[in-house]
Formats: sequence, structure tokens, C-alpha cells
Amino acid sequence: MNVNLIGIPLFYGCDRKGPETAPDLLRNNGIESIISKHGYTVYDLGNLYVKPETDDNKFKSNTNMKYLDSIVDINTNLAHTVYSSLESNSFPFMLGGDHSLGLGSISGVSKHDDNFAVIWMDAHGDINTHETSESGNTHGMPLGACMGFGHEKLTNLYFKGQKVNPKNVFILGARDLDKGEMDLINQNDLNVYSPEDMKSKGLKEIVSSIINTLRQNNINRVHLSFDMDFIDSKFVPGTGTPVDSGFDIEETKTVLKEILESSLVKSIDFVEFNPNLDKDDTTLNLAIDLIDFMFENLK
Ligand code: 5AB
Ligand code: MN
Ligand code: MN
Ligand code: MN
Repeated sequence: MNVNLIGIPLFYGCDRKGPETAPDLLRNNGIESIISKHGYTVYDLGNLYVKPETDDNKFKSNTNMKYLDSIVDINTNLAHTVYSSLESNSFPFMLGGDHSLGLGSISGVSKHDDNFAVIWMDAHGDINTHETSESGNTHGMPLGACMGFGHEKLTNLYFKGQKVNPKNVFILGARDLDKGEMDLINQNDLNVYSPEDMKSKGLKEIVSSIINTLRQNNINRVHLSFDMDFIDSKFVPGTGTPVDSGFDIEETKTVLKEILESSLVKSIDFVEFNPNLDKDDTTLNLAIDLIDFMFENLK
């Protein structure tokens, strides 16, 4: 199996510098050989081009979506890169960058095969729209836009219309949701699991029941989107929007293993590592350990 490493050096979605340096930092710390050690042939496609924006451009679009032009531009390129990677039977591994890149990755997967599910591991829902977001940061909007909620510049990215059916979207670890996100969840009966839910029902049990549901519905592809803030804030200084009451490393690995062993995962986003905020390389070492663990357990 070929793995395509795709670097997305992007911070415009979180409006805080740092995540753009993560892809090269991870490369310099050997992730290519870490992945290939598990039997994969790694083709590093390099970093996608991020169209530079000036501070004056931040609010230029007047849509409550910061740096919109650049966000749309890179996500369109990413969508096509992911689509080509999947069409050539490769496994795209997205190295972020902030989570706005989920827009491009999910759009690319959707064009390749629209019968798929998304598992979104995150302290947040990332289902804000330009109307509900209080920050205007698009890293809080990608998953909503992929389900068809939000501004048409995002919902019609790459191709027109919904990219993934909300019933095939599973948000794991959510514990910091905005009012508008809560409303959207209730109105659309979205599948959202808080750490409390997951821990009380059992981490393995929760994941295996999701996987069983997918199999029953003849879904044979999962896009996994992993935000570092899924993990409890005390273990990840190097992320932009840390949240407590999350998961420790063991618990995180238990959830990941159960998902990856399903043999349904065909693409992964690894996002929201901010090296500028890291302390003594704690988050860097954790990121490397998790990437190693992901490819060790991927079936
Ligand atoms: B992340 C917040 N909901 O919309 C917003 O890290 C945070 O990709 C979004 O999950 C966090 O600004 C986005 C308050
Ligand atoms: Mn996120
Ligand atoms: Mn998050
Ligand atoms: Mn974050």
C-alpha cells in the first residue's frame, strides 16, 4: 500500500501562527521512515501551496470567515490531491495545519466514493457556520460545511452540494460546543459522543457499535479526522484550542486502535499541532508516537 504524505501548512483557519510549521517539523523528525517501517511505501507529495494573505485581507470577504480566499483556494487544491491519491489506490495522510483542511480532504474523498463515513475525533464539533461562529475562524466550520450547513463558498467547495450525509458523521470527544452547534446537533439529530458518554459506555464498545452500524449500512470507507485537542489539555500544550476533561494517551489509543482495526479507514487528517505553543517537545513527541501507533494499527 502506498501512503501519500500531504502537507498543508495552514494557519489561516485558526488565525494563530504555528500549525503551518508542523508538517516540516514532523518530517524532520522522521515520520516518513516511521510510517514505512510498518510496511507502507511512502510518497511524500510535499506541502500544498497556501496563497499568502495580508492582515488587511482577514475580513475582506465580509462573511465572518477570515482569510476566505486562501482557505477556499488551498482546500480546493487539497480536495483534488486527495481525490487523485485515492484514484491511484493510495492512502492519503494529511499533515496539518489547522482543521479547516477537513473541508478539502472530505470533499476529495466524497468525489472518489460518496458512500463513506467520517469519524471526527475532536474536543469541538467544528460545525459552526458563518452565522453561528463567534470567532470567524474557519477551523470551527469544516465539518458543518461538508454536511451542507453554512456559506455556499464552503458548502459548494470543489463540487456543488453536500459531501457527506449527516447520518454517516460521528463526532467523538466533543466537550466544547457553541450554542449554534448545539442547535444544529439537536435539529439534525447528529451523532455526537462526549467523553463522559464514551467513558461510561466503554470506549471499545462505543466504537465497535459505530463500526457495526456502518457495516449494516454497507458503508465500507471511513475518513478519520484527528484533532490533537481530542486529548485532554494537560497532555497537549502544543495545540491552539485545548480543552480539559478529555482523554489521556491510553484512552486515545484505545479509541484509535478500535477504529483503525476495522479496516474501513482509507484516509486520515492529523491536525491542530501548534509547535509554537509546545513545551519541551511534549506535543511533538506525542504526535510522532500517535502517527507511529496509527500506522502500526491500521488494517
Ligand atoms: B478546532 C470554536 N468553536 O468556532 C470556534 O480546533 C472553536 O479545529 C473551534 O476543533 C475549534 O471558534 C476548532 C470556539
Ligand atoms: Mn477540530
Ligand atoms: Mn478541536
Ligand atoms: Mn484546536
